[in-house]
Amino acid sequence: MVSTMPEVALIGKTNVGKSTMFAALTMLPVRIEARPFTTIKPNVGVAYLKVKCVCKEFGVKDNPKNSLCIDGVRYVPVKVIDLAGLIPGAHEGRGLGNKFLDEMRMADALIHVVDAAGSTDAEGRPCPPGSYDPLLEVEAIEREVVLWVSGMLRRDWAKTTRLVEHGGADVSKILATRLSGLGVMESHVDKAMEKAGLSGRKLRDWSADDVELFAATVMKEAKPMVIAANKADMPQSIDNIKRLKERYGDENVVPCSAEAELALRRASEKGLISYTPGDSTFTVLREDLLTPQQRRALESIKERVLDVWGSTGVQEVLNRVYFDKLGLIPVYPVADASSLTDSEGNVLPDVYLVPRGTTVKQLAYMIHTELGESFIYAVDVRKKTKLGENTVLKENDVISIVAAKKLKRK
Ligand SMILES: Nc1nc2c(ncn2[C@@H]2O[C@H](COP(=O)(O)OP(=O)(O)OP(=O)(O)O)[C@@H](O)[C@H]2O)c(=O)[nH]1
Ligand SMILES: [Mg+2]
Repeated sequence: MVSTMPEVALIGKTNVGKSTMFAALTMLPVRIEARPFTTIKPNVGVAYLKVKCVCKEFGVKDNPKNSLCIDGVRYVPVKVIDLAGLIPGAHEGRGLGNKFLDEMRMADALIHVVDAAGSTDAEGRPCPPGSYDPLLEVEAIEREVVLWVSGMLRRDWAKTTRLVEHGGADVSKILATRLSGLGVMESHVDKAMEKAGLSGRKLRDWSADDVELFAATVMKEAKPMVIAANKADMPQSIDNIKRLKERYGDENVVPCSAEAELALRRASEKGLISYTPGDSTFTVLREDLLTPQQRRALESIKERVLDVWGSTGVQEVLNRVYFDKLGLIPVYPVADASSLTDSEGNVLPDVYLVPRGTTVKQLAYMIHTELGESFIYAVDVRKKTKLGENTVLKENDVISIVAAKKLKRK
C-alpha cells in the first residue's frame, strides 16, 4: 500500500543533474556542481504533484489541509530523495559505492535521471556534448542496480535453496522475504518469475544469469521507473531523446531540463516572471529588474526548451511516475456531503492518492481504522448516490463516508 506521502527517489549516473532536478522540485538549496560525486548524503524534500482540483466544478472556495490549491490547481505533496550518483562498479563499492542503494530501498518509484545530451562520460566526467551515448548510460546504471539486487540474493542463495528444498518453504515467500527491505512483495516475485520464465523451476537449477534476470524483472515490478532525459536544452540531446524513446518507449522517457526549471522557479519566486511549473510559457513581470544575462538566459529557455519540448518536463516526470506508473488517482473524502467539509468546516480539505481499484471501504480504512471498521455506506457527492463498500473509486471522486461511529477528527 502506498503511504499517505508517497516517496520517489532520483537515481542515476553521477553529474547528470539529479540535484538540479531535486532543487527545482523542492526549491531547497542543495549543492550542484559540474563534477562527479557532488552529492554525498541524500537530500530529502517535498515536491508537489499537480492535479486539476474539483473546487471549480463544485463552485466552491476550498481550504485544503493536506495539499495546496492555487487557481483551481491542487498541489499534492510527495517525498523526493536525491541520491548520490553512480558509476560502473558501484555495486562493488566503486565511486561512492552502493550505500546509495540502501537509501532508495523504500521509495515507491524511481526517476532515472540521464544526461541525454551525452555531455558526461561513463564515469560522469564532463566530455564534449554528444560524445557519450545516453543509451549506454541507461544500460550501465540499470545494470548496477540489478547486480546489487542479485548480489543480495546470491549471498545466501545456498541457505535459501535449503530452506525451500528441505524446510518446505514457499519459493515466492522466501524470495520476497530476502528482498523485503526493498519493498518487494510476494505478488511482485510471482509476476517476475512468470515473466522471466522461472516459475516452477527448482531454485538449485537457477544459473547466475537466471538470478540476474529475476533481479531485473522483480525490480521492474516493485519499483516503477521513468527515465528523465535531462539536459534537453542542449541541441545534442534531440537525436538521443528520439533514440531513447525508440528503445524504452515513449511512455517511459520524459525529455526535461532541470536547469531551465530551476531558473524559471527561482525567477518566479523573485517575482521577475510569472510561471507555473509544467507550463509551456512564462511572462516577464519585471523587465526593469532583469540583468542582460538573465534576459538572455530566459530567452534561451524559451527557444531551446519550451518551444522545442512544450515544457521543461520536470513537473511532467513527477506526474508521470505517480499517475501512469504507480497508477494512483486523486479522490477527495469529505465528512459532510452537502457542505463538502470536514468536521471543522474546511471545504474539500484533503486529497488522497489511492491505487486504481481501491474501494470506498478501503478508503475509509486509509482515513482512519475506526472509520473503516464502522463503515455503513459511502455517498458519491457528485451524483448524490449511495455506494456500497465494494464500489471502486474513480478519479476525482468526492466521497463522504457514513459510519456508525463519529470520528472526533475529520
Ligand atoms: N545544460 C544543462 N545542464 C544541467 C542540467 N541539469 C543539471 N545540469 C548541470 O549538470 C551539472 C551536475 O548537476 P548536479 O545536479 O550536481 O548533478 P548530480 O546528478 O546531482 O551529480 P552528483 O551529485 O555529483 O552525482 C551541473 O553543472 C548542472 O548545472 C540541465 O537540464 N541542462
Ligand atoms: Mg547530486
